[in-house]
Amino acid sequence: MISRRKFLAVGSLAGASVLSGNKPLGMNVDDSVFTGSPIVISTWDFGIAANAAAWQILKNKGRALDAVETGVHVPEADPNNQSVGYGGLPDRDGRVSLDACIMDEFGNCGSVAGLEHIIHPISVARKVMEKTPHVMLVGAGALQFALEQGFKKENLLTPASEKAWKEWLKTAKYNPEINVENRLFSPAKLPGNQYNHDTIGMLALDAAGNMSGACTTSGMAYKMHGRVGDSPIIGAGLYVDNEIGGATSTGVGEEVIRNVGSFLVVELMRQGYSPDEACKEAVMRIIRKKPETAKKIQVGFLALNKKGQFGGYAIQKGFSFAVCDQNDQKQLIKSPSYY
Ligand code: SD4
Repeated sequence: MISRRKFLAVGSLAGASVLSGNKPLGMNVDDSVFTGSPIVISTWDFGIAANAAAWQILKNKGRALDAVETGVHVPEADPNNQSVGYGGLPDRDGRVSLDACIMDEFGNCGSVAGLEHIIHPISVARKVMEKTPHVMLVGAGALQFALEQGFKKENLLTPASEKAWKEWLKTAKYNPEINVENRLFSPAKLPGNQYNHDTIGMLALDAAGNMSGACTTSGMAYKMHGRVGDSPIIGAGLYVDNEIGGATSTGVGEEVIRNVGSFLVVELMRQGYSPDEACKEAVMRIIRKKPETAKKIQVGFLALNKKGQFGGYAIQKGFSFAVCDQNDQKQLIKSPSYY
C-alpha cells in the first residue's frame, strides 16, 4: 500500500497514470474512514501561506469553516497579490470588484458578487450565510450589507494595479492568459498587459471530520463591469457535501459555470471516483464540449474527499495546489493536466 506521504511525493505522476489509462496512484492510497487527522488544500502557490494560517486553527481542533475563512484572508489582504482581494486587478472601468463564497458542513452557504471596497469578501459571504435568510448578495446591495455589518470601506485599487490597468487600456484587449497567477504572485514580474486569472479556492477537513470550503477572487482582470465568474457561484466555483467531500475551481469561470463544475466533481466522487479521477472527468466535459476553446484557456479543479484523499486536474500544464497536513505544512503539488 502506498502511504499518503508517498503519494504526495509522486503527486504530479498521478496524472501521467490517469492519461495512460492506468489507475491513478491516489486511488488505493487509503480506503479506511477518516482517521481524525485534519488537512487543508488550496489552489496555486499562494495557497501555501493561506494553508499555514488555516492550519493554526485545524491543528488546535478548530472548525474547518473558521480555518478556510482565516486561510483565504491571507491572499485577500496581500496588496502584492494582484489576483485576490486588496490589490486585485480591476475591471475594464478601473473598478476592483470581488467575488467570494463559503460553504459549511451543514450545507449552509453564503456568497457575494461584484462587491467593491471591502478587503475581505469571504467574511461578508460568511455573514450573508449566518445573518440573512439568503445565499447571495450582489453589487451595491452586498456593499450596503457589508457596511451595515461593520466592514470598513476602502480603496482596493493599489498604485501597482492602477498602473497595470492604465497600461492595459492602451490596447484594451480582453484575452485571458493561461496560468497568469504564477506570474502575478511576484510584483517584480508585472509586465502590465493581460492578467486575467486569479482565485484561491480552499477546502479543509477538521479533526472532527467535518469539511468546509471557501473561494475568493477579484475575478478575471479587465472583465466587463458586472461580470460574475464561477467563484461565488455555489456548485460552480465551490461545493461541499459533508457526506462525500468538496471541490473548488480556478480558471475561466464561464466554462466552469456552464458545466456546474464543482458540484459535478462532488457528485462523481459520490459515484466512487477518486478526487483526481473526478477532477479529470469534470475537465474532460469542458474539453469534449468545446475542444477549440479548451486549447486556449485554463480551468483547474481541486477536490478533497472525506477520507482526506485529494486530487486535482487541469486543462493546461502549470496549475498547482498547496497541501497542508500533520506530515507537511508546505507541500506544493503540480497538477496533472490534459495538455
Ligand atoms: C473567474 N474563476 O472569475 C475566476 C478566475 C480564476 O484563475 O480562477 N482565475 O472566472
